[in-house]
Amino acid sequence: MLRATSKGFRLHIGFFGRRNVGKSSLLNAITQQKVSIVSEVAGTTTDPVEKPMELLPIGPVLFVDTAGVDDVGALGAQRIAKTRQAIGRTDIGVLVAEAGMWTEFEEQLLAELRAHKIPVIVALNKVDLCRPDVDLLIRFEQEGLPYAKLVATTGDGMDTLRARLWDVAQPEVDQPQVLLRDLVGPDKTAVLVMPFDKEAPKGRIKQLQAQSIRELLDGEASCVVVKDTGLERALGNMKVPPCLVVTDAQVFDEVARVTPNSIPLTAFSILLSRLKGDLVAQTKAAVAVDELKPGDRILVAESCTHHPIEEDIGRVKIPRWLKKYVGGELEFTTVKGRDFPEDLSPYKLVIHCGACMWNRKEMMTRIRECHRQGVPITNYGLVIAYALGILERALEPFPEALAAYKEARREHLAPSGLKSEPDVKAESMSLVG
Ligand SMILES: Nc1nc2c(ncn2[C@@H]2O[C@H](COP(=O)(O)OP(=O)(O)OP(=O)(O)O)[C@@H](O)[C@H]2O)c(=O)[nH]1
Ligand code: SF4
Ligand SMILES: [Mg+2]
Repeated sequence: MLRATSKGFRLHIGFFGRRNVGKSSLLNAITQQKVSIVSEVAGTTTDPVEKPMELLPIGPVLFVDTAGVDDVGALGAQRIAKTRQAIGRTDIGVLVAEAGMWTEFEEQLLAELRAHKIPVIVALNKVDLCRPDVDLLIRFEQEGLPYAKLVATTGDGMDTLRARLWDVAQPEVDQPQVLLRDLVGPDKTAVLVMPFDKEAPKGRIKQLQAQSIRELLDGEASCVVVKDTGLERALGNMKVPPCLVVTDAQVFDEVARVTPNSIPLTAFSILLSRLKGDLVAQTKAAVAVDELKPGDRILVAESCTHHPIEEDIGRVKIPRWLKKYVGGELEFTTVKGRDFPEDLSPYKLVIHCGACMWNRKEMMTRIRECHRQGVPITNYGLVIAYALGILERALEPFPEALAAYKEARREHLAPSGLKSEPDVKAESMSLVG
């Protein structure tokens, strides 16, 4: 059975505002459940509270209730930091304000959300206690800023809020981003390679793999699912070769050996870079591996907090491959979840997981921060493919990224006479094992 939609595929709707304006009451009203604690004491919500639900007609959403951004004291500063992190993963922001209290504070919050390119809806709450300022409403209308007048405690106005949410969400919903469906036409076949290592969930397949199967079937394509050990036999049994093989990057080398060059091959994490990140920029960053020198520091970042296993890809396999590639020791730091250093200057490269648990907004916020600090950020599948000398092949299904890769290689080769491509391949294939 396919599991419920993971967080990474839900539209994130965040409630922001000063303390006590009714953010949590609003979450409870829209979900019609007691999800978040409500009280008359300012500062009741401390950590962000998340509630997944099916909000029709939008579909799967994740509501995020946050701590008031006017919190005070040392703890207040930490809460505000968490709220700011939540802004970084928000697709639609609901700016909650008390009717009759629109100040410079609300203006700044609106500006901050807009600076993150987040579409905003203003929720003017507690209209049972105070009428909203008419001039303010006129201004919202002139600016095309959607708003709803609400009484969160009774649910009055919630229909308007839902309608505004739909107006804002519709363009995104009408243009769903796809993982691989566009690469495999109707009546074509893709082979998905899934090694069941110690990290694989017991008795189930990973959410991302389930999502891939579902997309292919929705697109009237066929799908052959094999373990890495069964790939050669499956390919041999197929009368018509598949139009794509997608593998878990940790068995990229074996899969590349077994799959004929005539069959396009890529990795789930490369598909994720296209879906959640910036495939072109992360491809260019993979080539930055050539600039690494022994002793350099590398940050490995994973979006989820799974328990590492012995042969963990981020902690063991990638460091082993890269040390061999560079020909010396490298210093690796691993971070998980939302722990991410503010100062990236000690690092020469950031290698990120595919972020299957995150929405695109959150991954892009992280990528932008790395770019702002001038540190290249790539991803697991891309860097593994590069170290193994098969990145060009793995990018063939993505012409734009392939062109960027070739250009980045040319740029690296020209001034310093770095390794030519055949050398890279010959050398890196010997990294296997
Ligand atoms: N009269 C009236 N009271 C409301 C309304 N919405 C919320 N309240 C009350 O306002 C108080 C604060 O509500 P919360 O939902 O906890 O506010 P919050 O913004 O989540 O507050 P913090 O978590 O402290 O930031 C509670 O006493 C609610 O019952 C409303 O529309 N009308
Ligand atoms: S480490 Fe990253 S890609 Fe792997 S399961 Fe966690 S979020 Fe998904
Ligand atoms: Mg609250």
